[in-house]
Amino acid sequence: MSSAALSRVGFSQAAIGAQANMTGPYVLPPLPYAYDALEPYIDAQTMHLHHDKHDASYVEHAAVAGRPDLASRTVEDLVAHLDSVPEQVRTAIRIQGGGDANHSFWWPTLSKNGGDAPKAELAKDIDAQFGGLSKFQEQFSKAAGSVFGSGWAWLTLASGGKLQIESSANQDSPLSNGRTPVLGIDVWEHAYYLKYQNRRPEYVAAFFHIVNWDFVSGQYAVAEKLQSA
Ligand code: MN3
Repeated sequence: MSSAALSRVGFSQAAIGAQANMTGPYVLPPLPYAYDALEPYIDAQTMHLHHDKHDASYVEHAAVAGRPDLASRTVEDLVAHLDSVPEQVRTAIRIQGGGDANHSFWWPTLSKNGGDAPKAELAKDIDAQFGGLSKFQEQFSKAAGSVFGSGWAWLTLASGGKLQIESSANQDSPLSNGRTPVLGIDVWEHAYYLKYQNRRPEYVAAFFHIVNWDFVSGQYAVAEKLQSA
């Protein structure tokens, strides 16, 4: 995967619309919708805390780790090439920068008008590789339910065009393993505990009502381009 392709503009921000202040790797992007937009599936209080406190903290601490020699690179690029990051700040970039990258990726994949079905190439490839949307959802939900402790479940694209379901611990990003996220779900308790408490499967089921498949299907075209670069 080429470094140049992993710009915020090209990767996570393109489809949110032009938000002029997002020029550096260490800026918290605003939510692309209202805090209560995802009700009743994700409550407004959770969104306030999750975006304004948790995500803000990742961005802030990634900034602490940031140095002038790294500031010209996007956080996605740093996370995708951890070997190129100086050892003194590598862990901070991995855990805080990873949190920044994962959440920036995630917010725009949700929408109150979501929950329908994948489109275009993504629909075809999910059918071909998982045997249909419901089978995909079943496997993805299983992966989300199986994360022990804090982490994420992902649909990712590997080189060669293979879609796969995987999970990651803490804020590790699939980018660090050369794969491009297509869809993800944050299963840290901060993402759902106020409303769902210990009932993570209910949160995962609710998630599928708010997946912005239009956006995700558009991102898939970007992912395909990155993986063939
Ligand atoms: Mn989170």
